[in-house]
Amino acid sequence: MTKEELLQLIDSSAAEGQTELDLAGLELEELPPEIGKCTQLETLVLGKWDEQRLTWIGNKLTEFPDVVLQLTNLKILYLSNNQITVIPEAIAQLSNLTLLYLSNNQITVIPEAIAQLSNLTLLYLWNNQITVIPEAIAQLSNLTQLDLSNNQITVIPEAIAQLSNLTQLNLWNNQITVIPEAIRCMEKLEKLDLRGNPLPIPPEILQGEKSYEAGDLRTILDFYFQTRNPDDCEELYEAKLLIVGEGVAGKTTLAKKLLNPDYQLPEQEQEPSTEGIDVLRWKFPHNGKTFRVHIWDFGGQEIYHATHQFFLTERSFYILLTEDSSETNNFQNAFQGANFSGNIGGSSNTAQVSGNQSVHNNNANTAELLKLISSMRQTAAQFPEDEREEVLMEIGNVEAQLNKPADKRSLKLIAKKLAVILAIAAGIASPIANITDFTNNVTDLAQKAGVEIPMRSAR
Ligand SMILES: Nc1nc2c(ncn2[C@@H]2O[C@H](COP(=O)(O)OP(=O)(O)OP(=O)(O)O)[C@@H](O)[C@H]2O)c(=O)[nH]1
Ligand SMILES: [Mg+2]
Repeated sequence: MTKEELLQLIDSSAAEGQTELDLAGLELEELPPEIGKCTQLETLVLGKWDEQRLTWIGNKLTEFPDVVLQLTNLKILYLSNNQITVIPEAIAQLSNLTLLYLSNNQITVIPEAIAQLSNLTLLYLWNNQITVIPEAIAQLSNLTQLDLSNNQITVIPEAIAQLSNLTQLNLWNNQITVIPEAIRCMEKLEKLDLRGNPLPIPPEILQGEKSYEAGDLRTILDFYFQTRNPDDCEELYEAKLLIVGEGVAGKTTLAKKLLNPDYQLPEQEQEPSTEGIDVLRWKFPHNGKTFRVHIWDFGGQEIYHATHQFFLTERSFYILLTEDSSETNNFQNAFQGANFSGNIGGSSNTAQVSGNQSVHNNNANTAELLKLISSMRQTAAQFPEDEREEVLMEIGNVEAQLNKPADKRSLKLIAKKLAVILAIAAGIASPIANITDFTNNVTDLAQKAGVEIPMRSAR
């Protein structure tokens, strides 16, 4: 759109008294002052999610446009996907605002003045550089949705609990370590997304049944406040036990002996070597309850396969069987390769999938990639129901990307989805035939599509 066309659009909008004006995706570095004429505007769009192109389109505004502050009838203001660094104090003038979208900008501070937008019901500030939630935010008594995900927030202020109409509080990917007790009293709160924060809550609780959803609010709060008060705590008698070691070290024999203390070594034939991974269930009584252990019996040697490292999860119990202590070093490397971060629900780590030289090779032809997808689907069909549904959906997402021309694919999305797929596979406790081929296919695909898989080290 040329400058003239833009001015015409603004003129006719003002003349016709239109209440909505959409200027998203025009690469505007600043707004023409003529917009100030459109005082009738109730909705102004300067950045949005494009449903057709399935992408965010914004503008190139580096400052919150002053002229917008004159549009005091505005109820809805979309300023997502720009490069705005400062929200001016004068935003308080827009007192009719109900929805304010400022996601995907470079904002570092939420000004106190925001508290004067008393009609605000939705405030989106995800993907910015915000470090502090000001106490003043508590005055936004009509707020129902507050999204501050992907910022650098360290503290949830106690005052937030005064937002008595809040139903959704999204804070994933921040640096929050403590949940204030007052949050338990927020009666209307339905969703609390705290995934990706260094909180002492396991990721499987912070996360819902689907990996892209937040976990159940009450479960999160009960877990957090009960573990801080051990008297209220209910212990979960369940563990994942991984037996690793060189080939013929006796791993399978140990697993059998654990399952059945009367197990005898076969006199004649030898135990066949384990291929891939066997998962066995071992139950025994403990404190009047049944303790359930999922034993993962790895095929020796296989442990060195890059893909097996994805199964080495934190918060698991390991037995390393060795005949001589020098072998221990080999396993140290395997654990390092798996990138254990040492903290529960640790920050995300990157596990290099294979040599660097292949990372930028994205010339593999699509047919080859789709073949890998098809064989992943076949293995996924054997997954337990919940995991199957989730993994097939994610495989579908990757496939959709691969079906686009190579230069239109979102490599970031592919990498993310492949990480989710691996995490789902690693979390399955029952034996799956060809699971090793499955993970090999995933890493192969990553390599051939030219992406590096970001691995969360625990799930
Ligand atoms: N004498 C003796 N033999 C053992 C013992 N444990 C295992 N074996 C034998 O050693 C061989 C290898 O044992 P496995 O338990 O299959 O070893 P593994 O570590 O599972 O081997 P892979 O699956 O190939 O990695 C088998 O023939 C076992 O019968 C032991 O404590 N004493
Ligand atoms: Mg074995």
